[in-house]
Amino acid sequence: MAKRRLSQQQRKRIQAVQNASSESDAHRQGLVVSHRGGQILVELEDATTVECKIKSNLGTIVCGDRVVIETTTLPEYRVIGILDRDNLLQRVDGFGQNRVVAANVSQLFICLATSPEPNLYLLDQYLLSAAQQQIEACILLNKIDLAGARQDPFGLRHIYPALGYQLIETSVKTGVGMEQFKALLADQVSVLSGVSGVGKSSLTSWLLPREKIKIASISEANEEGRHTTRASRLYHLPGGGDLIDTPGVRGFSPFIDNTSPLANGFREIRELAGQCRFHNCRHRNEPHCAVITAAGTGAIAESRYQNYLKMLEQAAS
Ligand SMILES: Nc1nc2c(ncn2[C@@H]2O[C@H](COP(=O)(O)OP(=O)(O)OP(=O)(O)O)[C@@H](O)[C@H]2O)c(=O)[nH]1
Ligand SMILES: [Mg+2]
Ligand SMILES: [Zn+2]
Repeated sequence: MAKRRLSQQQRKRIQAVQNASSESDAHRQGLVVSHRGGQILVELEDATTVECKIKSNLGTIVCGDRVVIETTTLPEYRVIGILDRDNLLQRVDGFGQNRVVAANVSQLFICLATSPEPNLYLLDQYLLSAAQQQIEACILLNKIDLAGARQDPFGLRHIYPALGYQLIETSVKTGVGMEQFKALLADQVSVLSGVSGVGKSSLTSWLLPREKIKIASISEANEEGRHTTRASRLYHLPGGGDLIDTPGVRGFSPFIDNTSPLANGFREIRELAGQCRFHNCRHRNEPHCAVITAAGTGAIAESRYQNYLKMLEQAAS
């Protein structure tokens, strides 16, 4: 497990946990590498992985969490504390419930593919969510081998790099873009997220050929809702850095943060907002709105503006 500097607060907390015990080596620190249902896998500092139970009332534990485990409870280990998180990637599921995806991440790869076709509304929801949670977002378009001769088939190249987002195009099948992808992962804690079937586990497996990672077979890949990966899993990469493969999402609605206007998650809208007549302009139908003007001239992409309006409406409902 990579060594990591602890914040003062984290050190204090561990100290407190250790002081609470007369046997200080009864507690060990670890990294959560997988969590599904009540079963949690923790990697200890000596790189062994142990199955743990969770002390009740601890709250949600997620892949990437640094935890303190109690070792006196053998044959079972028990997680008794979660160290302070640098961040927590969250989303809202189809039932309006908050769902945690991963903790202590440094970048999010929003994985799309030429098939199933990218949903730009979902992409913009992801980007808003990442902005709200101060997590670097990178857009990955996989299965580029299936794009044929079509130039920019989904308009991604036209819209997103101009906003400062990194867009990489890959093919696990032909190897196109894979070295670029690999280079972006070095020394980062990256999460791959996206709908089922875009190739998240295939990308992970390309990087870690010795790991047994389940990938949809061609026949399964044609079925709706196959959801091959059932639990998130954190892997250490040989070139440095960690990678978290996650199960396919049906939606990635942003975790709504009411303290900051939605427009802050749309870079081009945020940039123009200061030029609107009203300081609290929501860029819907207000007079002298710089955003509406820019959407009219095409300076703001139509899909981005429409997605902004749709999210605004959803946030209000
Ligand atoms: N043509 C082509 N097929 C690919 C590529 N990458 C992955 N696939 C295929 O896409 C299908 C789905 O791949 P997975 O890696 O299981 O997809 P996933 O995103 O992990 O899916 P879930 O675990 O269900 O969320 C498999 O049949 C892969 O072989 C690619 O670059 N090109
Ligand atoms: Mg998968
Ligand atoms: Zn405006």
